[in-house]
Amino acid sequence: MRILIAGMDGYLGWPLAMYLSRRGHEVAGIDVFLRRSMVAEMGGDSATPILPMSDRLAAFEEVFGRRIRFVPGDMRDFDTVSRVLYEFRPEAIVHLGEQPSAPYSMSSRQRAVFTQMNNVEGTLNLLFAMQETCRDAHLVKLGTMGEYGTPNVPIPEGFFTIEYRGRTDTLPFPRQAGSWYHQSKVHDSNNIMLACRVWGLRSTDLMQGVVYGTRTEETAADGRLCTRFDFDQAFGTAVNRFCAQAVIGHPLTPYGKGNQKRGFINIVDSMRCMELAILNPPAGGEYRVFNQFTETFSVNDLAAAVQTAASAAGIPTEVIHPANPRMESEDHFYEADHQRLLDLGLAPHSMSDALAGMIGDLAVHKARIQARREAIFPKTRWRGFEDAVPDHGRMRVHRCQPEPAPREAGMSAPGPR
Ligand code: USQ
Repeated sequence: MRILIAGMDGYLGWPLAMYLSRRGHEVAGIDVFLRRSMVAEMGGDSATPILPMSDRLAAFEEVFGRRIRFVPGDMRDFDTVSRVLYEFRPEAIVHLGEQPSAPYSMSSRQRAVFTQMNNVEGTLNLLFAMQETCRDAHLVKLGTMGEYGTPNVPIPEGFFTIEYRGRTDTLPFPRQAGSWYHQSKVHDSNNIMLACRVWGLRSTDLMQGVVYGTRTEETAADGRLCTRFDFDQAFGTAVNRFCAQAVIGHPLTPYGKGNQKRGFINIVDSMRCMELAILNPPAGGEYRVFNQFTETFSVNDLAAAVQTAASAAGIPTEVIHPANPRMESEDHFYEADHQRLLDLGLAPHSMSDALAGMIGDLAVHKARIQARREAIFPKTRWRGFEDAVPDHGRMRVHRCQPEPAPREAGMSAPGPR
């Protein structure tokens, strides 16, 4: 099958390209390398030393004898997106090319606006280009479990049937995102649903949980093929961060009470889930949702599991509870369905089996993690902005000043109408 991967340079995009190519698919990718620059902007760096894309592609061809095509390009540029689709004629498109960090999106107005513009515009461009050039292609879109938030009722896979005032309907389950980033994915979901309804496109929206892991079969085959691994406070995610923290003797950092629960998935299972979605496409016009995670834990559970695995490796660790920088429930009900990918054949790996290997893999890069130690402790607060000024191409940027009071600004204060 011809498969296009948007966001091929990322944590999931690069291993997915290799995974699919090795299984006989014709793979092409597009990426503008924003992740590399945004992580650097937040003071972080990948724990694993990742190569430039051209070297990655050459190494993959040398090791596996297969060629992956790549186009450097921005999903916000419609002409580029349209040209890539026209020339490659994909049968499936996996869209991973978005700004993925909740803390990044909450750190300033500019970054919030950038996150939503980048993510929503990129997906819209893709939908319009698909409608023009490859209507039958299957869009596999990376959504997030964070779209649902933490409601006090079980979470279904996208839709639920309700009875209201004597009538019954099957409707999208309410979305209650907790960050501007997660909210950008809600907007994407709504836009994709509309494109399927009015244009007859087909799409699988994967509500993925927090991914963890250092390796897949392909990344482990040669040091040059490793994928990135972030551990900074903005782009590192819980399990990965705790493992990196353990390796350098930094205390593990469950925020607040640490009882907040989330769904988690091994990077190996994430690859398999995307493959299963691709191999089992929905009908034309169908928009479907799979919840893509395999286990549920609280962040305290994670810290305890990483502490145990580190201790077995001879690394003593301390657990601290920094004040929670986020606005989120720390004691809540959490129960989410995740049956549809299991029904398609997913055989999940468990986190407890993966942690020792992760700590061993990261120990090799201890010096690189130690060098970015300052980027680990949480500093992006959900209430209160940093004064940061990123610049990503077409993003309009100016310094964030406090709003002047109306009188100081020479305006009359609004009076009663
Ligand atoms: N957390 C801690 N300590 C840390 C880091 C995180 O307690 O050092 C807590 C957070 O407060 C949160 C939970 O762990 O309650 C998950 O945080 P996270 O940073 O691992 O994940 P999140 O910000 O939710 O976002 C990540 C990815 C995002 C993806 C999402 C899936 O960055 O792209 O969409 O996981 S989900 O969480 O299911 O929405």
